[in-house]
Order: sequence, then structure tokens, then C-alpha cells
Amino acid sequence: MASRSFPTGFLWGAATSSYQIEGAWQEDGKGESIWDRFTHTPGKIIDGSTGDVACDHYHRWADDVALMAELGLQAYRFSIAWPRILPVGRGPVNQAGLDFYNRLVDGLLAAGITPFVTLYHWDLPQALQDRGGWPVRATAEAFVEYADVVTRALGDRVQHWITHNEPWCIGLLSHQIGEHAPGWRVWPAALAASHHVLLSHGWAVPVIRANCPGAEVGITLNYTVAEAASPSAADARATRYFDGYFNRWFTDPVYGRGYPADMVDAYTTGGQLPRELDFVQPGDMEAIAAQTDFLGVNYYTRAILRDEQAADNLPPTRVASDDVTEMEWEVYPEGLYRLLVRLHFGYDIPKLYVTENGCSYGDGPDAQGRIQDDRRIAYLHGHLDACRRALEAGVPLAGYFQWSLMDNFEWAKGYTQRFGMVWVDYATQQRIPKASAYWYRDVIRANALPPLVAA
Ligand code: IFM
Repeated sequence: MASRSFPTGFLWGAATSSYQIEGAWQEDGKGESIWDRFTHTPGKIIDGSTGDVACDHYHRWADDVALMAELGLQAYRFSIAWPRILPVGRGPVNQAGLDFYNRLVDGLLAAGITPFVTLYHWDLPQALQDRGGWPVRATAEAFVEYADVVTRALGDRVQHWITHNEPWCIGLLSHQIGEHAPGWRVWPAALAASHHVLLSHGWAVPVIRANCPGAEVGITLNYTVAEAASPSAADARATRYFDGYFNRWFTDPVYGRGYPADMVDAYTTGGQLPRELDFVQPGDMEAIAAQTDFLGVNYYTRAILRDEQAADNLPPTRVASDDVTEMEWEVYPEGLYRLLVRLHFGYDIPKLYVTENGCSYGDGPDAQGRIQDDRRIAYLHGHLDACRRALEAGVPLAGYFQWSLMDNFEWAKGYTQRFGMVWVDYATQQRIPKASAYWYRDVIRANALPPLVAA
């Protein structure tokens, strides 16, 4: 491998999710999702917006696939809206919903683009939420039925399956912090929800394998790299706690280590939860550790941790860079390098994909209609260089998916954040590739990083 190049066969893609781009929230028999309900509840979304129309991808998918081809994408990661397929979560299948994804998959394959399908990127059927949602074990059973229906229908053509996107967000951001649907703030329920998400992953893996012989199956976890604010023991403890809460709680069980003992201790001290975690049943941890073919890694930033209780006697705090995106997430490419190395060598993971990485910057069209998003180019350059260095260190990284193909609905932040390599004018639904999209196309063509030219 020449110094700035990537291995032959390295897969270059972009990612989206159903609720963030599709729109058509009530069309062709689709049922209501928890995000439909959440966004229609006043006060939940910063700009009062919804995904009712979003990027109207449901109607514009063919043009969007043509755009992907024009930009040289080799792979496209998208998710399926569960309530399009099973409007009330279980039972009757809505063929019109399956047909949409059939058309999309066929269109991608005809354009030479490999589909990577995520089964769950957060749009749970509201009917299942009404019966308790992820904190209830039956939702894991329902997920397996849904996975069965989808993989039977698409499994003759889709060779890459991701069960879940970001279990931390599904479990904790949505049930502990309450920022995402269904907006709960109930700690034991949040841990139960996380467990049932992981369990449903483990249960679905053999079903997907049976329906799609030869396909690759994995899960996508999101990571925030934890670093201590100072070299003190107190900050080291705070850092280990954060890493356990955010990263290890999900990675350890998927790779057969069970829930981390230090975190079980921390969570059960004080009696809010019984020591044995009462939502865990015999055989669950073995199921969650089902063998997978790859890990999907979503990485955006790091967290710098200080022990607030011990603040008085700590050595000086490390100052984070003020290079932040519009999400106020620090730009920290070194974190991606460290993460990939840690995951591969620490957990012996045979294959990894970066299934999301990207940045929110609001740069829009100039008078000539061009979008010169140099900050995104710099962000991508730094993070792709981190991938390249990880490969050199021996990490079996097989591909990279930029988040996102196009600007879209950024959950509780509505349309205030633009992560796309393609600009979307939400009033007209016009798409305009940004400078970074052409830059990325050139990277893909060369299978190598160009030198970074300062703007
Ligand atoms: O937009 C989200 C995506 O749905 C999941 N990962 C993080 C992205 C940016 O916040």
C-alpha cells in the first residue's frame, strides 16, 4: 500500500436512515412510528419540525440513486422503516412497504452500488411502544419476526446486514436522557431496553444467516472515545466509568464478555437494580454473543472527563481544542485511530467498517450556487487519514461510510444541522452536491487520500 492509498477492495460509501430522509410518513399502508408520534408532540424537536416529508426520498429514490452513482459511491447504507413492513409491529405484512425497498435494492444493484441494510435505525412501530416498547422483552421477539420477513424478501440480493444502529441511543438517549423517542427518563427501564435491543440482535443473527446464505451480518455501535482531563486517579476513574457506560456496556456482551463487572457494581450499588439485573434471563448473554462477521463503528468525537467530586485537588485540566462542528462536537480524528486499534486488538474483531463518520456544518450555496464546504473536506481528510493509519497498524478495516449522503432530519435538532455531502433545499427538494462530495468522489476514484490543500 503506497503511503496515502487504501487497500484494493476497500469499500467507499455513504449512509442515511429511513426516518431521516424518506418522508411519506402515512403512505402505502405504513403504520405510525415512535418518531412520528414524538415529532408530532409539541416541544420535542428544537425547530418544531417533523420527518413527515424530510428529503422526500420515498418518491425521489431513483434520482438519489443516480446521484450516488454520479458521485462514485460503491456502497450505500440505509435502514428499513419497520412500520412500513409491519404497520402494527407484528402480524400482517404490508407488501407495498416491502416493494419500496425491493425497488431501491434493485435500483442500487443496477447502478453497481452495494446495499448495506440496517434493520433498525430507531423507528419502532408505535403499536409496539403502546405495549411497552424496548423495555419489554416481547419487543425483542417482535424484532426477530420483522428481521425474518425483511431478510426473506431481500436476502436474495442483499449481502450485508446490520441488525441495529447505536444501541446506546436506543436504550439510554431515548429512555434515560429522554432526548429521543419515546422520551422516557427512567433509569432501570433504560437498561432493560438496552438489554432487549442486544438480545434481539443476538436472536436475529441466526435467522438472517438462514435466510441469506453467505451474507455478512453485524451490528453498529456508537463510540465516544473517553479521555481524562488530567493525569489524576480521580479523573482516570471518571474516564473509566464513562467508557463503561457508553462503550464497554455494549461492546463487551456482543464479544462474549458479558456486562462489565465494574459497571454492574456501579449500577446496582444502592439497590435501584438487583445485583443480578433482573431483566437478564438464562441464556441471554450467550445469545447476545452470537458470532458476527463484522462490527460497524460510528465515530464522531471524544469526551474529556473530570471527576467533579474530587475537583479541588486535581492537577490542571487539559484544554480541548476549540475546533468544533455545529453540533459542538470536537473535531478529533486521533480518536478514530485509537478506537479502531483498540477494538481490533482488544476484542479480536475480524472485520470492521466505519458505518458512520461525518460533521455538521451549515455552509450553503453561494451566488453561483456552489457550496464550498472546506471545513467538511478537512474533517474528512483527518478522519480518513486516521483510517489509513489504522490499516497500516494492522486493523482489518473493510470500508468507510460517510454520514451522510445528504442533509436530513437530525432527530431532536430537526433541520438545524446539515451533515450531508449533498445540500438539500427543503422547500424545493433540490439536491446540490457540495465541494466535499466531489472531493470524496476523487478520493474514491484514486482509492487514496490527496494532500490536504489549505483553503
Ligand atoms: O444523524 C445521526 C444518525 O442517525 C445516527 N448517528 C449519529 C448521526 C449524527 O447525529
